[in-house]
Amino acid sequence: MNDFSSSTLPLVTLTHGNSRCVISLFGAHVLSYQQHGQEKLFVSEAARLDGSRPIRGGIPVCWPWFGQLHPNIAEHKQAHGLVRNQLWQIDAQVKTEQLTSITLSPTDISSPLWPKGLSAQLVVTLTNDCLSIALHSYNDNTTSIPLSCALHSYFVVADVTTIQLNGLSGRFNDNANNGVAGQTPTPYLFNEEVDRIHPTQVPQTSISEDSHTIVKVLHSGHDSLVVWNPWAEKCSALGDMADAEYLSMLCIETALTQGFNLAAGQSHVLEQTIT
Ligand code: TA6
Repeated sequence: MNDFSSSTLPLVTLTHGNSRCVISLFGAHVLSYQQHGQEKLFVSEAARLDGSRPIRGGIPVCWPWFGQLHPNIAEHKQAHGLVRNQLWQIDAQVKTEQLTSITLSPTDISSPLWPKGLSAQLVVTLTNDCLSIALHSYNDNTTSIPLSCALHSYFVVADVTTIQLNGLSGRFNDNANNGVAGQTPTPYLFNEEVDRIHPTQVPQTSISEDSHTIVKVLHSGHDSLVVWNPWAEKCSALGDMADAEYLSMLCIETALTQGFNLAAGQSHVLEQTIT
């Protein structure tokens, strides 16, 4: 696991009770969440922590589009939007007996791909027992704006081949198989590449091993959950992930991927709570 000691990026550490969260201002990227000393997030040992590319692990903020969901993606090839690879600024910080929170916003809206009138803020809130990440989107335009986004969370596991994912059912779109429809397995186990968009609004999922819950995730504001593990071949092709690290992580991503449009003058909140 990464201790971020090589990071040249501005980092902010939140503490509350005996829980702790580390956030990089590059990407407003939550890198670590230690709940009573227990790390819940995975960051690759090979992650670039110098701003040269998005950080591999933690909770990348994918906005204002998810993955390849942009009409001109073939031209610009910028997967996962415009904000995970730029500096964010601190808009507010709050500390009370119950919580410690920070509000961040992007600093560079100059891209021609940035939708006119659309803005974002990320609110990270740490309490003694959970971490909440809320991605706020605001449309100040006079017309609606297509919006897809995700909190692309990498959870750390001891061995992905021994865990199961709980809370999902029904069909999914299998992006590891040209987007064809698949049926959620029960139990949801992992023994190959998984890149699945589950069109669901289930409010809770969890990762368990031998009926012991490793992490529970609450989801809101989503129309889908994305489940990803690159497995051995794809992992070895990633320049910022060690070959065997696919065994130590599983992505469960709270997302909007199903064609949401943010109406003129409206706002939206995509939130996940890790507990
Ligand atoms: O969320 C799953 C996914 O879209 C996969 O298809 C894979 O590309 C992953 O995100 C990682 O994307 P990245 O651009 O961070 O390498």
